[in-house]
Amino acid sequence: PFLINVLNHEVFKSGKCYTTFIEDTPELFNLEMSQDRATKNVEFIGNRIVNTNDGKKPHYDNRVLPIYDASKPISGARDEFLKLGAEAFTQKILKEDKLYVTDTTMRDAQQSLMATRMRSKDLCGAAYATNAFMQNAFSVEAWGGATFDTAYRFLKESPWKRLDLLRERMPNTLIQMLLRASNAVGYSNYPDNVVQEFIKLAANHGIDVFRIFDSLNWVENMKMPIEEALKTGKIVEGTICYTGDITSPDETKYTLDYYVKKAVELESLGCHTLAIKDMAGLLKPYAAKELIGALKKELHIPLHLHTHDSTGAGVATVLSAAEAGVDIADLAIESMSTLTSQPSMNAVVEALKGTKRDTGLNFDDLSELSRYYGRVRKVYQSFEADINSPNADIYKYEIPGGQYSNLSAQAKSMGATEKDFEKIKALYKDANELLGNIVKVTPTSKAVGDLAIFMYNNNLTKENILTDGAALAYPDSVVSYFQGMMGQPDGGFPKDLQKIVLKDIKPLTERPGKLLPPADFDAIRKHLASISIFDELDRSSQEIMEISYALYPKVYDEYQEHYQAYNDVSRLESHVYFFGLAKGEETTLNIGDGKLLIIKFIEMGDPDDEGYRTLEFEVNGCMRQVRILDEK
Ligand code: 3PY
Ligand code: ZN
Repeated sequence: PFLINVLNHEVFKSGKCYTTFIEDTPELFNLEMSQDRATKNVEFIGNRIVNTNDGKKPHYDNRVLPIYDASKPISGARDEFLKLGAEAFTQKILKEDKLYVTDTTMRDAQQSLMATRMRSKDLCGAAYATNAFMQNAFSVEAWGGATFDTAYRFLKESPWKRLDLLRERMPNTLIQMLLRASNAVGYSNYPDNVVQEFIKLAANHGIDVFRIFDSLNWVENMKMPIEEALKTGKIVEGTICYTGDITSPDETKYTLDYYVKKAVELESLGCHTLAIKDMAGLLKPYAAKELIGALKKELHIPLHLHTHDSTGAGVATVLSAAEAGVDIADLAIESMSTLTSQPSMNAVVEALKGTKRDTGLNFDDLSELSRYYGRVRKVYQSFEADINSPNADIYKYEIPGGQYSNLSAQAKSMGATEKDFEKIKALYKDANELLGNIVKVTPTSKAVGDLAIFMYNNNLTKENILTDGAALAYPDSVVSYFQGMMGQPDGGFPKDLQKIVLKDIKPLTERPGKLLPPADFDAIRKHLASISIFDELDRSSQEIMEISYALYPKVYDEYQEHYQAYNDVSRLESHVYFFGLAKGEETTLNIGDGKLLIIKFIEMGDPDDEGYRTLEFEVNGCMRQVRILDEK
């Protein structure tokens, strides 16, 4: 009402809008709240201008949303799921010829290409069209993995609000999440009561499909989350991470037999579908044929393939798996596909058109979504890795898609040359062997990467680490791994290195979640009440605050601090969120309840004695000044 009142006010209508307008119109004072919200958002933009872009912002076009026909009725996989229930719906898939597709663009694609920086604004911008275009698909993977942490940490927005919005805008589409079993959406095991509460809330807020994996394929660690997810009535996908090479004559650990045994075990736990998660893109096309063929023979539930295109062979792998009878395949919209991301949906859909495995997706629809993401992607360029071609050397080093780009950035930031990076990659391979030739995926992949960098920095090799490395303090992730905090690897821990890394710490032999003391939700509530308006909120809002704090206490506190200072920044256009405004540029901001602000950046002053700059904005035609500390 404040802005509407402002817009209707005589003075405003007369066009004589001046800086004391608010002071001269006390009748508007009771509407301080929206003014406060607006000021906080303007201060946020001011901060970006002063401390991020230094007044020199590159130009970005505003988003243009994808076009779809809103008048056509929509009926998607979720409608069938709601009608049939998890078991009957997934069993029905088994009998169909079509290759079902999961669109990973909103989760893994953006996680693997742009360090998980895609904001809710841009994801939700694609949601209505995605819901219309994915009617023939299985699901849209849109949540979990690294998106939870990064939403709070880097984007200062709530992952729960994102899920609520996506749920609202994609009513006919199954929303899928990636759950790191007892690591939930974090990097080490949580107490059972945290994982249980998280799964319950994720289901309540709209998750339909839980893909559950353990970073060591340790089924023992997956039982509790699988049971909890089954209780929600949603679709539960047991997942095995793929590593090694089943077609290699030298492969003795990660053999066809290894995968079949794990898959049968997961099926027996009641999973509705089974996923092969090839996080590094190691599954070669002919290996896919062999693996899918063998699993199809043994299993009675649909098989879902997840791969990355890091080596460049992704489309071939998916087509080969389709030929061998895989039921569902993960693919990303073209402009967000390939390299460290998933293979291109557009390419696979067209390749299978008219065949027995036709996906039923429409090529032009996918092109429309591809153009949308292509436009949006430009804003995120600075988060993208400097990787311009596929890397078949991944077959040798087994580095997962997302980690490859991180590792290359980490190496660069240490001043490492191309030759040094080659050394680090070779050390990654050695570190894997030193840790026991393990499955490498979040969080175990971090332990391998950290050990590789540590070896590089300390001149350690496979040969000298037990002597030269005996007295050193190892990275936290490596200690945590050897301590058993990530679970138990097949074949056990290499004892000699474990002793050196752990020193006096005693390793666990059991599931960490069983031993960790339960999170104290009473104490969490007290803490949240002391830093926010927790007590005034409804129970549903309180619950998501509690679980978010339980998962990421420090990150969540910082998010709250940011929220108090700048309010909800998630509605800003992404280029404004990341870079502020250029001089003379304006942006439209919907601050809720139909209130629109037009914010224009006019001028920035020099720093005063205390280092503050005064920035002048026009907000809906009224001058507004904010003082921003120049932190540079
Ligand atoms: C995650 O855990 O976030 C992953 O994507 C693992 O591949
Ligand atoms: Zn992945």
